[in-house]
Amino acid sequence: MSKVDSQTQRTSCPNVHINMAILTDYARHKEKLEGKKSMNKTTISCNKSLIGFIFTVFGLLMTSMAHAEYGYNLTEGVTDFSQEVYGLHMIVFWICLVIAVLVFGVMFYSMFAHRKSKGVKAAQFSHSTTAEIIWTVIPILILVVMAIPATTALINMEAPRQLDENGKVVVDADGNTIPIQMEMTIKVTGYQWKWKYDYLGEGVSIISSLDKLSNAARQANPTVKLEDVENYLLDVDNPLVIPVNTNIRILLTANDVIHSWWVPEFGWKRDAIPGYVNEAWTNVKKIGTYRGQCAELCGKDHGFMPIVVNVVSKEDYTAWLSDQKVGETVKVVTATNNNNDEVITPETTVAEVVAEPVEWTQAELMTKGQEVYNMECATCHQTSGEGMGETFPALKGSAVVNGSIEENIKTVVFGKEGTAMQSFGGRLTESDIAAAITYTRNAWDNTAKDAVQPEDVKKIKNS
Ligand code: HEC
Ligand SMILES: [Cu+2]
Repeated sequence: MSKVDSQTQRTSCPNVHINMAILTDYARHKEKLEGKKSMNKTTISCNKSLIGFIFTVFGLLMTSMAHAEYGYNLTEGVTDFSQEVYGLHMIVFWICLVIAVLVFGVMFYSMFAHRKSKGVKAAQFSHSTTAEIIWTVIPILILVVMAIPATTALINMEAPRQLDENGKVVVDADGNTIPIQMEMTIKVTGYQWKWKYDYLGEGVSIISSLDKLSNAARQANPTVKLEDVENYLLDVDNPLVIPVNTNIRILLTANDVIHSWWVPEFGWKRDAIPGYVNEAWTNVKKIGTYRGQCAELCGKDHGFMPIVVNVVSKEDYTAWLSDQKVGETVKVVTATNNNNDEVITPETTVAEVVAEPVEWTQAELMTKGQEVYNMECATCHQTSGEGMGETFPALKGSAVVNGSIEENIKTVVFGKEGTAMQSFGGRLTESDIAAAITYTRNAWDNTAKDAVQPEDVKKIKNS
């Protein structure tokens, strides 16, 4: 192994990649132990001795760099709240460590000092009121001490108050705390298996699903190799875009099953539950891309609905938002009355968006349509369009698919109540629906051979 000259260099120890900073620490300690003078001569080997191990563990705990780089600890995150949570976690961690050292210290010392081979006789008492009082009162005090910062953190999440630069709560003349003002609100809706983000009051909605590469790589006979996907299962087609240094209220709900919205760097996680609206807030201090996942356990594809948040400057955000508003029916979805979630939160009636209708060419519709079909429909109707048994009808040769456009759109937009054919009106954009229908009407010897435009879908959706 080479000399210690870089903080980021890594050892070639099997299984363990240990930050050089730690090894430098370790080397220094070792040097002291061995009385060597020059650092440069110190060589590092894969020493698996106990001392080496202890120094390594100690080094890991002490080196904040190791936390960031190797994820041995919670992330400090990019919001005040996440840093508060991190601080809380560290306080509790150190308390636990002190308790562990004291308790195990006394235990091992007692076992060693009062061992049988020294002829020590065990005491025979069965009761000690003093000891019982001590071991009840001390833990209670420790719990109370831990509860104070924990409660403060909870209040800062649930009922955020204005804080000054030092993190102290600001009070008005009467000594009352001042709630912080939310500058914008985003409604997050969980669907099987994607997220929808509504920028309330802006008329902009985004549907955010697993990116194409990850989706291809996760199939049974993948056409893309896992290693070739940079952020496997942590990337989406349309990320959530929010401005930096802005108080953002986030309302969470779901349209089908319980989901859970979690971006570790924001410091919180919230369930998105059908029929309920949960609330959280954030204020991200650092521009960047942050990734998270649906953290719900039960259900087959929660692991395939990642979250990506692009935090951009306020100017970039304003520009992005106006881009979303003009001209792009592709990304803009207007709210509709048949959408369950609008019933849940009446205040979300989004302003009608005046967007230029976009005409798609047949080729565009077919390419996009095949993609949407394979992602959304093929689980039931099969890639071949032949369906499965009696339950999932074939679309190849189907009377609906070869019949009137209107009936066909209605079937897909509103679904078939009481069957597995859900309503896709709220969960796919109008252009995705138009493309998928166009594809089914042209594929597998189907005879319709026509095109369905997003406008057609919109008309039926709003009828
Ligand atoms: C979860 C399973 C499932 C998925 C996913 C699904 N469907 Fe269906 N679909 C069904 C079932 C079940 C029916 C039969 C409903 C009934 O009994 O009327 C059906 C019926 C249909 C019909 C009517 C067929 C006929 O001949 O009656 C069309 C058209 C259709 N689906 C299109 C689509 C499209 C387009 C997609 C993707 C956007 C899709 N389906 C996704 C289960 C599904
Ligand atoms: Cu989920």
